[in-house]
Amino acid sequence: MSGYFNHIDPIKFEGKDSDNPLAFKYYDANKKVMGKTMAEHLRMAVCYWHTFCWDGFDVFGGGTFDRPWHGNNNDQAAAEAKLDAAFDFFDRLGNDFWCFHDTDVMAAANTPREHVENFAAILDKIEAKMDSRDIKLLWGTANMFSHPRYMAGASTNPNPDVVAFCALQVQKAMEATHRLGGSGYVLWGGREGYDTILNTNVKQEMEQLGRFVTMAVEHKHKIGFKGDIWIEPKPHEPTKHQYDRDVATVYGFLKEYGLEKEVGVNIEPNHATLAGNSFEHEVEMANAFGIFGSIDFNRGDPQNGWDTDQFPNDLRENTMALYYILKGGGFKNGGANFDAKVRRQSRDAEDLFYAHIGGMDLLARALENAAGLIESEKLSGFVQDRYAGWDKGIGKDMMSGKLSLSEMADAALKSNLSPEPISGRQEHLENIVTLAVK
Ligand code: XUL
Ligand code: CO
Repeated sequence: MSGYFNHIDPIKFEGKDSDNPLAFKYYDANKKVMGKTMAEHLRMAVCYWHTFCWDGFDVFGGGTFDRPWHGNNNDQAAAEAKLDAAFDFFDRLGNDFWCFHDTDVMAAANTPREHVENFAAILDKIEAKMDSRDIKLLWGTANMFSHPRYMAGASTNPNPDVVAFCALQVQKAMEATHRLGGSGYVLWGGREGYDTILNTNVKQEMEQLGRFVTMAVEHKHKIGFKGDIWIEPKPHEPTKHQYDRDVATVYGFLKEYGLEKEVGVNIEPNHATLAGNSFEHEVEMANAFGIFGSIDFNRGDPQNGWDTDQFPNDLRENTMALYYILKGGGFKNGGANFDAKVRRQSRDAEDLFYAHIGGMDLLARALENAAGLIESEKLSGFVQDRYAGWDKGIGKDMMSGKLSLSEMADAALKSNLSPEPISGRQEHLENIVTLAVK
């Protein structure tokens, strides 16, 4: 829908002394940090669903936004009006990437054939939009949680006919992602869990999930899609228990089905905190398992126990996350998708810009802070020294499998040492981080 964003000029970098709320203060796309530009490091994406599809409804009330492209009919004309508005927004914000679910972009469909037709119709339009400007697709996905057919699960549904619909959606969404040059494909299992164990065969459902993800991987290779597939962990909401609870759980699942070299994770901080984990814990666990993929940046509310999907604004938390992301080698095919929505009272066009500008400036600062921490080597040097014993002597021999339990025990008897406890220096290390957060 042309016109809605007309009063917003393209967003420029003006530097930290600018008091223009519609300008970047820190995100300077071409500024080099540790040898790469900020844009290359962060690969920031706008998500289609929260920004262009959501009308501001919540469980107690209807839509509060007055977007001109939200008509009553979810038909092809409405899908095209939304697409025009989205790309007009991208042109003004200057984001390098975007992300979508199949159902975000297409006219509503009820039957499998309608799904294929309606999705194909909008794909041609999307391709034309993308061909005429410099924007890339970070990842695509299929929405297998909103439609009532998925109330009892997507690929974990007790009914195989529902799983066939899922197969169709994943097939088409992955092929679309490939055609549009996307670098990742996400599987978020919103309904891949259960509400009550009383009606659920957990083993059967997990076997279905294992087979389904395997089929998705096989399809990726069949069509020659070179991007990554990522599972997005979340412990619950909408289901009471989601099988992809957190990074460690996803890794166990991938190992069980022999998929750990094929599938990585798309981590979302609000999901991490719902699972009782910190954001940086999830990043570092993914690094440790070699499955780090991409991030859906957002934040929860410390007092609310659900997925509030707010734009990130905690500089310390994001400095920590970026530190562990950089330490692991940074984004490759992944990037920084803002899976975040403005609050339902933030109903103006400007609010969508303030939210994204704030998120992008925040990540730019977090990136520079994290780079400072990496370059100073104060944290990494401390950790390296702490584990230095494992590079030599009994430490090395134990890890290389040379020593049995009894031989390791003999080493204790031989030295007859009661090792001195050593300070973990937590406050000192926290001070290093505090001083780096600028
Ligand atoms: C839901 C969520 C999804 C996924 C994609 O909590 O994060 O939007 O990112 O399906
Ligand atoms: Co997400």
